[in-house]
Amino acid sequence: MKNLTKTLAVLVTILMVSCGDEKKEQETITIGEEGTIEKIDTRDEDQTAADNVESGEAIQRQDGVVQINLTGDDMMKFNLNEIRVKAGETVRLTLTHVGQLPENAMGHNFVLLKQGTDVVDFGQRAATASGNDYIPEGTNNVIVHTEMIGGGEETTIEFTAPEAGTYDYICSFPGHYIQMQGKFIVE
Ligand SMILES: [Cu+2]
Repeated sequence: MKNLTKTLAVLVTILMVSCGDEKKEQETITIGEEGTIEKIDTRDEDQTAADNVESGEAIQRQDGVVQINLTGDDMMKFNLNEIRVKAGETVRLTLTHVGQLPENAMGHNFVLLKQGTDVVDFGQRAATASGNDYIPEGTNNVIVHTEMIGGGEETTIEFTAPEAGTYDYICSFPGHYIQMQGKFIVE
């Protein structure tokens, strides 16, 4: 009887353990599935949030001036990949470096390029222009650009939106144009 009890206890323990494992495994799978779904949802929400920022906070119109709040971070990313303005509109663009790395390691600027500019070619030429804020000396490809800034800094430029069309903008710090570029669309 004592042995039977012991055996039963062991059996129960095994059952509990296996049940526990099974449950754990099931839970893990469930979490995994939910996690995946949640991740997709989150991504959707992020996308929506990004769109809201794009049309809301990041681009604001007031008193005939369109304020663009562009940010660059330590991950070599701009917050905006597309900026839409109207031809002839006064554009005030504030570039904020929301990262912490210094200018010599993770400098960012905003360079608006003329139509027809080869972005790769320009980016490569800019990379050699360290003595000129990474703007190729004597270039005629630039419509307007900000100064180069480091983590925690911000800079603002004001200019008149050029004629209707699609323009490229980049950060001209060496290698950054590959990720840090977007379309400046003038309607
Ligand atoms: Cu940059």
